Amino acid sequence: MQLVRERNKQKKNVEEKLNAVDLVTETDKEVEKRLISALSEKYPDHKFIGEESTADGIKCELTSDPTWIIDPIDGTMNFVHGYPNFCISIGYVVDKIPVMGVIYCPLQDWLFTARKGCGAFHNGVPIHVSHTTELSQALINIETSVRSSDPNKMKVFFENLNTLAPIVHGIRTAGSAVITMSFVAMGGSDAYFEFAVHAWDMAAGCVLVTEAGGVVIDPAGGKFDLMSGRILCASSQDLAQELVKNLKQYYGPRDDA
Ligand code: 2AM
Ligand code: CA
Ligand code: CA
Ligand code: CA
Repeated sequence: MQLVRERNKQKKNVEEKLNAVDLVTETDKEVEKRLISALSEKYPDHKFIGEESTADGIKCELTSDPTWIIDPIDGTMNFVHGYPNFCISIGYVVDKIPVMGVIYCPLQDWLFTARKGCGAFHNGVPIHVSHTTELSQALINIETSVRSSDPNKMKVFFENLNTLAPIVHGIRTAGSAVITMSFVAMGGSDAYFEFAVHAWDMAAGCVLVTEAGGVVIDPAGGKFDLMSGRILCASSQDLAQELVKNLKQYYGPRDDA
């Protein structure tokens, strides 16, 4: 979107939400408003869940109705600093099942698209997860958003870092959950896990990873639940299960809870 590219060059109007690293800009709010306005005109019966509408007090409740789940800017901290990893993420969910994902990285002009049963694409070209099946051969991604009212969140993060760093090929952090899932889908990263994110961080990415041939499960090994805030994406079932075995779990509150 042109708007986000233009705004990236300008001084940003930044507000703090729950804490000093939980940021929102007027661009996040404007993108979300524009997307909801355009989509609701086309689909007046559909429902919407958006990060910034939820922050403004609109209920985040998933029903069986067709629902668009929107993260207007994923990677707001990156956007605020001009670090180029941020994207717009739109997931479409029917009967509580994510069926379509559209992700756009404005600076890179990367468009990721996926529809259930129809494959995953990067700028129109089919993408596939990597062939990695062992943790010892894996490049994995983590995110570092561990500042929380619950000190245990940071403790678990460092325990997992301690366990994984000596055994994997490498660890990367992108600063955007959605871009990270896109990397897993296109084979650049082999796995990624989160314990306390939101539906808008996962709705589009989980379709992309699955359609690219990857595995999307709960980090404890169970079935993925979009509203749980928990996700483990991997290039293969073997790699996913090896990661599950090595992970210390975190079940603490999300910071909005
Ligand atoms: P956002 O930019 O839409 O807020 C950054 O590490 C990644 O984690 C981004 O995808 C960011 O989404 C998300 N994020 C931001 N705050 C978080 C928090 N407190 N817990 C978990 N994820 C968070
Ligand atoms: Ca945010
Ligand atoms: Ca997000
Ligand atoms: Ca966001």
